[in-house]
Amino acid sequence: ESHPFQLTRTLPEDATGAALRADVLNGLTGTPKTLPPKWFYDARGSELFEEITRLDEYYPTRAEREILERRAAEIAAASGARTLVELGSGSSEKTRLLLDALPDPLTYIPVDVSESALTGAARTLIEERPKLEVHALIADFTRPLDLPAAPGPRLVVFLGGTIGNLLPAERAEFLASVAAVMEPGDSLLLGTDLVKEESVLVRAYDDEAGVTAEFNKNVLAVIDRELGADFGLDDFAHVARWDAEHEWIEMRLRARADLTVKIPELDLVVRFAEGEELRTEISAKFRREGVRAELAAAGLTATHWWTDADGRFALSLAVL
Ligand code: AVJ
Repeated sequence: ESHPFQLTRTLPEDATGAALRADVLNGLTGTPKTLPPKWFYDARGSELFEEITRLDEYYPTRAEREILERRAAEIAAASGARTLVELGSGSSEKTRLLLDALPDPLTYIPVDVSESALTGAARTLIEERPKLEVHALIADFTRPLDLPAAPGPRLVVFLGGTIGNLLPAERAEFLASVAAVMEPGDSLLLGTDLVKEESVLVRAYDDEAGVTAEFNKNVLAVIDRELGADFGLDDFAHVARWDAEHEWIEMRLRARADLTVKIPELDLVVRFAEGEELRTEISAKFRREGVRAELAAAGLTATHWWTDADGRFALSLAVL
């Protein structure tokens, strides 16, 4: 008896709440204050991110889609994949281009922390392609993965440039944990945004319409709702800055005045001095040689490098 759709939870039901409390406590009691970008993405945050991907200024999504539209058949052939594993699958809209290029029989393993994102996307896919085996995995892909058994070769994909949200040491650990679940013949497809003119980068993270500003402040709304905090979203200004030394964009929230914020669920009071900045995201931008070296450090050999026509974004294919 075959079940085309299975869902496996590797996170305890309350993992999210516990992780949020730990991250907020750590991040807001340290110097400088920081919060990890994963907490942007509640329902409202995910909606705002979708809106960002449609902005004129935000090119990465369109650039990556352009590469996939042009190269999906080549990626499919090079990988020979019978299983597609997608880390941080979200809405799986771009993945569709890869799934459509891979022949039956095919197994799709979307991995995401959000159960609603997983089940929603998976059900639509199965309706359209009844032969597709879907085994959704609720997991935090920044932790060592425990993948369900699935036919090889497997193609692991990590799209969107999300690897840029990790600090260099975290990226090394992440790539090593991906390499650890790969077997000979498997491949990794990695999306990376590329270093380019500063004004283009800053505009992509500080759009005219203020959607990214709202997205950035949404992390405060999440903490207010989940931990009973009293952040006033208007008390903070959105800041996007290019760090030329590290080659990453930093998003920050700058206190407009001296502030005291209560976080009852943590028994915590946090003070901000006027002008103090809270870092909410880094989004690293890459060069070809750097990507190759980071893959190599994880034991992976880059075999292909594809960019969009304007050279803004890259997809790399790598093997063990
Ligand atoms: C979804 C992580 C790829 O870093 O560009 C968009 C998130 N942050 N605008 C990125 C984001 C601000 C995005 N990623």
